[in-house]
Amino acid sequence: MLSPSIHRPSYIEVNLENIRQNVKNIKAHLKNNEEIFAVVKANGYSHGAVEAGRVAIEAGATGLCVATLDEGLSLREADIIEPILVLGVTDVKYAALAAQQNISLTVAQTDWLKEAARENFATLKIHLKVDSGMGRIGFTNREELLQACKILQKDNHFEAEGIFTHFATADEVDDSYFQEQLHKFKKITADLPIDFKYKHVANSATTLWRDDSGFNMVRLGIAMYGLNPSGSAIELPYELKTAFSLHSEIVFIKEVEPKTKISYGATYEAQAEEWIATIPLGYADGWLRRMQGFEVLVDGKRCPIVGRVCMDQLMIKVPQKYDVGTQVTLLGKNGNDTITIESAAEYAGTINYEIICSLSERLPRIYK
Ligand code: PMH
Repeated sequence: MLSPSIHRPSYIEVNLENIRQNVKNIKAHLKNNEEIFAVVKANGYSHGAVEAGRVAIEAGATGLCVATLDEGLSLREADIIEPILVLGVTDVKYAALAAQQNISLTVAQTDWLKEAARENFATLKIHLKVDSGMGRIGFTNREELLQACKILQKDNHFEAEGIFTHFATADEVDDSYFQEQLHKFKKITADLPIDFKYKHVANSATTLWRDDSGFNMVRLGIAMYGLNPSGSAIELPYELKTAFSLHSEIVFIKEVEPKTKISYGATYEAQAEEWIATIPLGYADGWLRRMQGFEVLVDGKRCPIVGRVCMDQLMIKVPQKYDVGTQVTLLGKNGNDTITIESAAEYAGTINYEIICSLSERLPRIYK
């Protein structure tokens, strides 16, 4: 595992106050007073799961969602006592561990319950997952879902805590597939013999843009971090504040002769006398090779990344000599200019989620 390199001037800055305000703001806009479960999987979308989870709870979230049992266990180790739901599939052999730690598991098949019923634990909280069209995990057949409900009712190993589904296109302008999924979910879950405490379907996009689809809990991910789930395809209905920025410093600077080559492959050649600065951050930090040619901010000015991005370093062309130690901003505000996560995503041909989640554990997270 990469440990954070704290003796190097590259870091992610996380503004927890912005996360707090986003959660409060979104909560105030909920139409049916739904509970919020903050989605803090993948280290809280790279913001730090414990820190983001804590502040979301302080701001009114009543539970947390993670992708894996291990992510849930590290929240428990950090003394977070609120409900935690694992959204992915967990092997039956860890059912007892989940039960002992009071971590709720997602169940997507009846056989899982039959097998888990043979394990030794007191009470395990279960959320049944319905596949209404995402095509990832979940019940698609009402008969099987009814069978799962019967097991949950009969076997006091289990507490039937929730039932849910996930949308594939809630972030798109066209809502026809979204409506189809919603209809399927309502149909397959109509008149079930269990009155689940939580019925939940909404991710951020659903929470922001779709009415009457929150049921009684929403799973809030990207929006609590202040980012638009659609990139820029649909405008946000109200302001959210980005909490994430990425900074480093110039560690080396030189003036080069015309025709000087820079980095692996010698693909960049100076056109004239140029100032070239070296930044200690590279693709092992998650700043991918395809970011070559994208810009960073130095002294509020846009400077291009020249030559290939290396594993741990990259070079930029700056308009003048700057001191070693001058701040460099790869994402976020510097002077009067800002490099948005969306613009980096667009440049890299990906989505804002992937840009932040790619940034590795080698980068320390600094909290404001
Ligand atoms: N619920 C489930 C089941 C999810 O998988 C996710 C995000 C969320 C809620 C939160 O979504 P949001 O961040 O859009 O609010 N899951 C993923 C994923 O698997 N790939 O990208 C996002």
